[in-house]
Parts: sequence; C-alpha cells; structure tokens
Amino acid sequence: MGFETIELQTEGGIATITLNRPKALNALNLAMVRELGQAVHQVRDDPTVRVVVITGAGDKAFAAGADITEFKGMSPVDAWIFTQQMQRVYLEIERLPKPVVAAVNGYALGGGCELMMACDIVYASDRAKVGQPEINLGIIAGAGGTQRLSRLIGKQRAKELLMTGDMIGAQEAWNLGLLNKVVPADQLMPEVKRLAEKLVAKGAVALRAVKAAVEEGYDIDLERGIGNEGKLFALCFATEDKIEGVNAFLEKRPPNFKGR
Ligand code: DAK
Repeated sequence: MGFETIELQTEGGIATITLNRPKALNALNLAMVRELGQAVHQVRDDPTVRVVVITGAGDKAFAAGADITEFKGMSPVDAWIFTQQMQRVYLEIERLPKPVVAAVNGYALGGGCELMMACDIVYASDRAKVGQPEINLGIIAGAGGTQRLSRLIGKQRAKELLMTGDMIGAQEAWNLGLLNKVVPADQLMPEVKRLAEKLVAKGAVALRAVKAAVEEGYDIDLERGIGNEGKLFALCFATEDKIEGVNAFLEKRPPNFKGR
C-alpha cells in the first residue's frame, strides 16, 4: 500500500514505520493518523512481521504532536472524532500481538509523546525531548496522555508535566521511567536494530503471551491478573516452541523457534 505521510519497510521480520513529515517535525495530521492506523493493520495481519519499530524521519523529531494547523476551525465534534481515531490507533498499537519498539530520534511532544507511551519498549537519542505541551494551546492531552503518563510515572509527576507543559530532556525522561534506554543519536537506529533482531529470535507465541499478560493484567486486580497469566503460561505448553526451547536448553544449543 502506498502512503503519503508515513513509510513502511519490512526486512528480516522487522517492520519499520517512519512518520514522514520532517518539515513539520512529523506533526500528526489527520492523514497521518489514518495512514498509521492502516499500517498498524497491515503489520498486524502480515505473518512475516515479527517486530514493529516506529520512528520519525529526519534528525529533529519523532513527532512534535498533533498538527496544530488543523486545530484552527476544528469544532468540538471534529475534535471528538479525531481524538477517537487517535486513541483507537494508539490502543491498537498497545494491543498489537507483536512487540512494538519506539525509536525516539528527537522531539516527542503531545500526540508524539502519547504515541511513544503506547509502544512496548522505548529507546531514545540523547537529543530527544519529551513533554505534553497542550496546556500552552489552552487544551489538554487528548490521545491517552493524562492516563498513560500517570500510570507510567505516577500521578504527581504526570500532573506537573501536564500542567506546566514543560519539555524534559532524554536523561530526565529516563530517570522518570519514560524511556528504556538513552543512546548517542548516531547509535539509536543500530541499537534499536539489535533489540529488534533479539526479539525476532524469540518465540512469537510466547512474545504474544507476555504482551497479553501484561496489558490485560495492568488495570485489573493482582489475583485476576495472575489467573490470566496462568492460563497464558499453560497455553505456551501447547506450542512446538516450548518443546524446542526446553530441548535446546537440555541439548546445550540455541533454540530455533518457529512461532507455533
Ligand atoms: N503542528 C504543526 N506544525 C508544527 C508542529 C505541530 N505540532 N510542531 C512544529 N511544527 C512546524 C513549525 O510550525 C515549523 O513550520 P514552518 O514555520 O517551517 O512552516 C516547523 O514545524 C519547524 O518547527 P520550528 O521552526 O518551530 O522548530 P524549532 O526547532 O524552533 O522548535 C518545537 C521546535 C518542537 C519546540 C516547536 O516547533 C514547537 O513548540 N512545536 C509545537 C509542539 C506542540 O505544542 N505539540 C503539541 C501539539 S498538541 C486530540 C488528540 C490529540 C491531541 C490533542 C487533542 N483530540 C483530537 C482532541 C494532541 C495534541 C497535541 O499534540
């Protein structure tokens, strides 16, 4: 499928979605949100895709937020429809049954920060800056920011970022627990590639089960979450990958998982 605002490339089981409006710092306009949704469906349904990477074109931005030029003249009903589209795409990323890695190569602001937080693992360049500056536009985060940020870093720290609109650097974001790893800018994509290749080599069913157990369990009580984990654990015992993984360990060789 041809896209205008994003690029999608697949190689060696790794699909890379690049937000591609570098002149506007990859601001997420309506077309980009729609195409991102289409790309997410495409990688979800493509059995050759094992891991998804999301990044931004150029060296300045992952995404500097929703496209502010589209807010002018946007009615409350338009805003409601837009926010539902964005929230749905981000939820689909969060629920995608494959690992999704964000490679944050610069500004991740507003809707860009919200996209980053919907990914499973976040690696960032030491030049990255993150924040939820919507308050400076007289609005609030509308694509899950108030919810995911407070779950990730706690209510008080989230409220400070959401109320001040301040941008923070990569190191501070890592200290807060928003990023998995900070690397020099020129090392970001090689590091992300290494991580993605490591994930490609794991059993796809077990990866899917990890993600389901964490995501489904996150907002429910511990006892039900553990119960769900137990069922997914048992399900893994029905796979060829479990037989291969155990045999490989006992035979002192690397496993060759098939995702079955
Ligand atoms: N939208 C549109 N254009 C943007 C943009 C954005 N978010 N961010 C940057 N640009 C454009 C700039 O206008 C400029 O365009 P030209 O003047 O060259 O035509 C170009 O990108 C380069 O930007 P700058 O010249 O400003 O670059 P600087 O290095 O000087 O500054 C900056 C970089 C990131 C600090 C600055 O561009 C900036 O403050 N940008 C705005 C960041 C921001 O406020 N982001 C939050 C957007 S609001 C919702 C769903 C979601 C959301 C809300 C509601 N519902 C649907 C209701 C989410 C909201 C947001 O994300």
